[in-house]
Amino acid sequence: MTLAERVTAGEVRAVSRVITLLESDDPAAEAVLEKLKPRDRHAAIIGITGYPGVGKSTLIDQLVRTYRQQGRAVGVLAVDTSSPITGGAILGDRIRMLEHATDKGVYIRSMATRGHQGGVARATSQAVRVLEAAGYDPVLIETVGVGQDEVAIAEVAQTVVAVVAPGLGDEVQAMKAGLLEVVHIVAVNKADREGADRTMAELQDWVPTVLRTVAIKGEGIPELLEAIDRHQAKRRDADRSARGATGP
Ligand SMILES: Nc1nc2c(ncn2[C@@H]2O[C@H](COP(=O)(O)OP(=O)(O)OP(=O)(O)O)[C@@H](O)[C@H]2O)c(=O)[nH]1
Ligand SMILES: [Mg+2]
Repeated sequence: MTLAERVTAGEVRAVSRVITLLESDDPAAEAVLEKLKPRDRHAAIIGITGYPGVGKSTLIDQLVRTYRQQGRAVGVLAVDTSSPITGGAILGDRIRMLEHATDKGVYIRSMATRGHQGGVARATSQAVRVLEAAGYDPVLIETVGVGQDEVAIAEVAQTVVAVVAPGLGDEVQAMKAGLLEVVHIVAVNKADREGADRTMAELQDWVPTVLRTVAIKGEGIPELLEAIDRHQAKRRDADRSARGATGP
């Protein structure tokens, strides 16, 4: 079997191999991607972004648990945009929260994007294609921060969830100017801490959906899943009418 056929068959080692090739800009990866076309599988692609330590991995852990209960195979990519030198060590840490590493229905992978211009979006979307072809749906992407680089998540993910923690103050102000323009849902996580109400109030006028979550206790997770589903459904409808408008 070719590498592309093995990916389509859902072989985990083939998936990992192709993503490694992608990370090192190997032309062999392009050849595999070429063979994965046309897309006959379509995954929900959900970006989870926010400053370090706000609880992104803990939230993803909870989401994965629910998706598994629904019988769905879940792909998780933790994308690091920091330098390749420090990236590896930090990445290991960033996804340590995930409890599902031994579950065959969950594929977890960290990716370093080597920091080249536009590399975040390209390498990530290619990796998403690979997971999608292997049958993972949804694919969750964890990215750190809310700067310029992270806006690239919007090019890859259909639904973008920004995670914030209470009492950020200045950081919330900075977010309003940038990332919030591309965010569909904000989860005010660590809502067991003081200041959650204020943070919610500060963000409410800027994003259609602001939710409170306590990821460590699983609070607010059903509401977050519902908001994601709702956004996905809306998106599918918009896609359909766009296709309708432009003919077959
Ligand atoms: N009190 C409280 N702590 C939480 C909550 N969610 C996560 N934490 C804790 O916050 C810390 C960071 O959680 P992570 O899920 O690793 O955060 P992260 O955003 O993925 O972190 P990075 O990947 O390093 O950016 C851990 O110690 C969690 O247990 C919450 O709702 N309340
Ligand atoms: Mg993390």
